Amino acid sequence: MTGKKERGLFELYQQDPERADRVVFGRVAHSDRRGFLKGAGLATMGAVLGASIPFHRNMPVGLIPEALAQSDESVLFETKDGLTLLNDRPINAETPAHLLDDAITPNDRFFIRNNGLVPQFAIDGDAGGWTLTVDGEVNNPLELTLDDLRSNFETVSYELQLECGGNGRSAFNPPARGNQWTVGAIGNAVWTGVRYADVLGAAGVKDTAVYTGHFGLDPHLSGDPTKTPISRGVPLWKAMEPHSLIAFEMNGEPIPALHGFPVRTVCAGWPGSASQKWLNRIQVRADVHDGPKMGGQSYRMPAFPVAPGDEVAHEDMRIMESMPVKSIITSPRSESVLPLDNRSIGVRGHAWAGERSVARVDLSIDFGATWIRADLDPPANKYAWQTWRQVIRLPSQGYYEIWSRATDEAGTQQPFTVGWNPRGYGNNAMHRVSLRVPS
Ligand SMILES: Nc1nc2c(c(=O)[nH]1)N[C@H]1C(S)=C(S)[C@@H](COP(=O)(O)O)O[C@H]1N2
Ligand SMILES: [Mo]
Repeated sequence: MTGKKERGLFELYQQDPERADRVVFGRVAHSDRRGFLKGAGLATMGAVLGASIPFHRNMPVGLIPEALAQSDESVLFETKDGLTLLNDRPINAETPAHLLDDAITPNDRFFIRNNGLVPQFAIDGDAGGWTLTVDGEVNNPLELTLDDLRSNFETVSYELQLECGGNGRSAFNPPARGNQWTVGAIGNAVWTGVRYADVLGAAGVKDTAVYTGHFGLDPHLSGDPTKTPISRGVPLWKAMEPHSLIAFEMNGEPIPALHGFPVRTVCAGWPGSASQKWLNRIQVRADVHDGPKMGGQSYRMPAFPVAPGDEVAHEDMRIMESMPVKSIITSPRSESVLPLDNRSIGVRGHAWAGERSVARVDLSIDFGATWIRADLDPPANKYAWQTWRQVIRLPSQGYYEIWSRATDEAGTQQPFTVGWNPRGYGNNAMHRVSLRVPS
């Protein structure tokens, strides 16, 4: 055999039993099972495959049977904790509401929204060849390494929430094309990096600049190197906002491969697509960016309300900017059961409102007839989600729904149901969880 030696399963079990378990079982095994194949033989491999291997004598030493081999991307996904996979090519996965209970969403519970493939250098964690180009309407075009970013600019950290523009899409009728997100395409992480404004400052933005274009290194699904899966941008004022970051850490770690290693923009409070992963170029522009998924119906909403199913002409569509006010109940989890003799329950969750802050959160257990105000924390900083809590007592046995309704600082409330739009964006309907008290 010539070329690269295959790293076989038995060898992998010897060196890295946890990773080997991920390869075989698709997740990290329970500790009692961890690495149980270590030193195991052909019979065990056959048992895992569910069949014996008649031609095993022909198998190269250490070969991983194809039935057990997984792509690097799916191995990455298996490091995630309890996410619901909506699509595996490209990988799209959301977080069940009850796993969003933490004030800061851990990396292994952060939703994934990819339009293309994860670049191989990111999977390998190798930022050696990476640079960021800043060009276009600037006086001094820049080419920065990771070290340049770290040493030439002030490093800042903020808690910033990121929500996919299509979060809640599954609730639209007629169905809108795209990933059928329920409520879990949202997370709130601590992002560390440099201010977008500082980098633009170093590049010297010209008076003609009005918009940015973000470019990333993720390969197109087709494999065609001339195609780009997604390239969006923001108005210059949003890039210059002091919380907009060119980030290189997520919750104190290098940004994981799935989330844009080594560097992404974070333009919080806007559709997640404004936060370009695997960023390698910022083009400062004299006009609105025209990259893939900037036009047509992508991340655009009708300029006026439309009837469900209506065709909307492209010239009547507007680019989504701030995401709307929204809340999520993270505890109790839906379909919980409460004992009849202890019908009090602590209810918790988070709320956010794009460019605005959340002024109040109210809960209802009687389908919106009456409301109970929750205790609401201030945000850690602008664009962080806000945590709320309240203890609720259910009056009797029966079926209940808890509804949560956030109100932003301008008085805008979450609606019960939201107007239809062609691609199913911006669904900020109230969150509902069900509870039962058996007799
Ligand atoms: N390069 C690149 N950046 C991207 C995307 C992508 O597919 N490629 N997806 C965008 C979308 S639509 C969203 S919602 C967020 C999701 O970020 P996350 O996967 O870290 O949660 O990344 C954005 N940035
Ligand atoms: Mo998104």
